[in-house]
This record gives sequence, C-alpha cells and structure tokens, in this order.
Amino acid sequence: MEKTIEQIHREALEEIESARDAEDVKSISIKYLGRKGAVTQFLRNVSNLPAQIRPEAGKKANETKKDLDALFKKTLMHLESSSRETDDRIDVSLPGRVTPRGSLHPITQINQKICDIFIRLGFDVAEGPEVETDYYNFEALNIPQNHPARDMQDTFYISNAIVLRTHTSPTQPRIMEKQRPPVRIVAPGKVYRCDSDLTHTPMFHQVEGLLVDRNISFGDLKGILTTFVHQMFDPETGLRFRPSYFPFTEPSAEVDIRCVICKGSGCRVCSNTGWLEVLGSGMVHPAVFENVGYDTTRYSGFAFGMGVERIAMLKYGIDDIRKYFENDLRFLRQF
Ligand code: 2NL
Repeated sequence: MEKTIEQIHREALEEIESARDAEDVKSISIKYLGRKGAVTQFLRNVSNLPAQIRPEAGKKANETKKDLDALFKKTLMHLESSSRETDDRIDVSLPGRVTPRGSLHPITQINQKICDIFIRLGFDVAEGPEVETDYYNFEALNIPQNHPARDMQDTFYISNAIVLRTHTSPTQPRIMEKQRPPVRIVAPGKVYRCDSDLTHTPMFHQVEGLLVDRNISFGDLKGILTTFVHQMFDPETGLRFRPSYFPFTEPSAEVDIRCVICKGSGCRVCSNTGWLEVLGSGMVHPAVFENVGYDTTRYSGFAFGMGVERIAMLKYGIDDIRKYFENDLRFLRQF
C-alpha cells in the first residue's frame, strides 16, 4: 500500500533532524521535494486517488510541501551561519601573544644597586625633602654665607630662605637631630643645580652616606668605600684616595678608580690621567656635629657623596649625560 502524506512528512522531519551539514539537508530536500521526490510524486498521483479523499489529500500534500520547503531553507541557513562561527572560533593551540614588558630606568637600576651594597654593609636608607631650607642645605653643613656653592648660578632659589636642594646632604643633619649615634645611613634622591652641558643636567641623582659612632677613623672610610667600589665595578678595580676639600669634612678625599676604558694607559675619557673620579668623602667636620648637638669628644664619623648619573656613565661607558633624560627607547632598551 502507498505511503500516506502524513507518513512522508514524518519521515522527512526525522531525516532533517539527524542532518549533520548543509550537504545532508540538500540531499534530503531533493529526496522529498526534487523532481522525483516523494512529495512531488505524491502530488502528481493525487488525481488517481478516489474522488472522496482527493481534495483533502491534495490540500495536505501542498501544505506538507510548503512546510518542508520552509524548514529546509531555515535549516540550511542555520547550518551555514554556524559553520562560519566554527571558522571564527579561537584556536586554543595557538601560542599566546607576548605582552611587552617594561624595565627600570638605568638610573633607577644603578641607584638601587648603590643602595643595596650599603644596605648589605649595615646602612639604613633615609630620605628628605627636595624643597629644602637654606639652613639644612647650607648652614647645618658648615657652608658659610659667602661660599661659592651658594652662588645664584648654582642654586635654584624658591625664596630667600628656601631652595631646591643642591645635594642630598641636608637629609643627614635632619636624621642626626632626631637620632643619637650610632648612625649608619644612605640618602638617595634628586638634586637640582642651575647647570646644563654634556656632563651636567639641572636635575640629577645623588647617594650620600654617613656613618657616626665611637672611634670611627679614616681607615673605616677607606675600608667601606673600597668594598663599595669593588662591588659596584670590578673586584680587581684599582683605586686611590686623593686629598680634596669640602666645607663639611676634614680631612676630605676624592676617590678615583682606574679608567674603565683604557685601564690606566691614558685615553680621552680619563683625559690621559688613567684615573676617573667616582665620589667625594671625608671625616665629618666638627662644626657639623656641633650644629646637630653631637658630642665631638665622644663621636666621630665619615661621610661620602656620589652622583648616580656619573657612576652610570662610567659603568656603561656613556659620554653624554643627556642620554639618560631623553627617553629614547632605543637607548633605554639596552639596559
Ligand atoms: C660629592 C661629595 C660629599 C659629604 C658629601 C657629608 C654630609 C654630612 C657631613 C659631612 Cl651630614 N659630609 N657629605 C661628604 C663628603 C663629600 O659629596 O662629590 N658628591 C657628589
């Protein structure tokens, strides 16, 4: 017996249910609605049916044709758009994109390295204000009223009695006023001087150190600073202590290292001397101790100061200080 239109409809629905892709849907469509398709055949045979069921069967067959046609189109559209979604899916096996990572500025790196060396030698880190009083920047440090370091050309004045600190030294008397010996501190930070050329910028960085206790001698100064130079540069670096002058130390000495470029034979960098100046130092002047109320018969101490940019220039062989402030990434990425 021939299949009824309801049976054909049901089978078509079952088949479309299990279609996996557009190709399946297309062949099911041909199987039912194509020229020799089951629905088409049924419609063609309607005229042969008994007259009493003919109109009803014809009506149902047309409805089935319309219903299946709409369903096939809808399913086809759905499958095609979801196959596009498949192509757009994230490939979890792809290697990830590397996020570019920043790094510390070379001056920050050198500043941290200097402080780390002294921290391991038992020093604490102290910081003070960049806008400083004339008293702490000069007076407390035994820099008298008419000293050349006070010259308007070097110092940025905020007012008569307020300056941008010209060194990080004022941090030291501020600490000494609050703390009795022993004192072992390093004071890193920004300093300001009205000066600008190949080796000077209006703002630069210093690290200062101060050690005060009973029986501190120039030998202690030499030991600590020799250890520092050997850890900062090379353990084989030759160095010398050359007599110098600072208002806040007596005696005073500058520390030179063997030229990092020519190793002492003489070159442009060391102006043919074979030596490079790296820091200033000395035994704290009694006037400085008196200003902070320390008993000079009980205590002695040494202090030192260095420019961070200068150390960084010597360590990396950079001849123009302004390179550190231009923020050219081709320069900065090398550190
Ligand atoms: C340099 C020289 C120096 C000091 C800084 C200092 C601080 C106190 C007392 C005595 Cl509270 N001295 N500091 C001493 C000698 C040298 O710096 O060339 N700096 C870049």
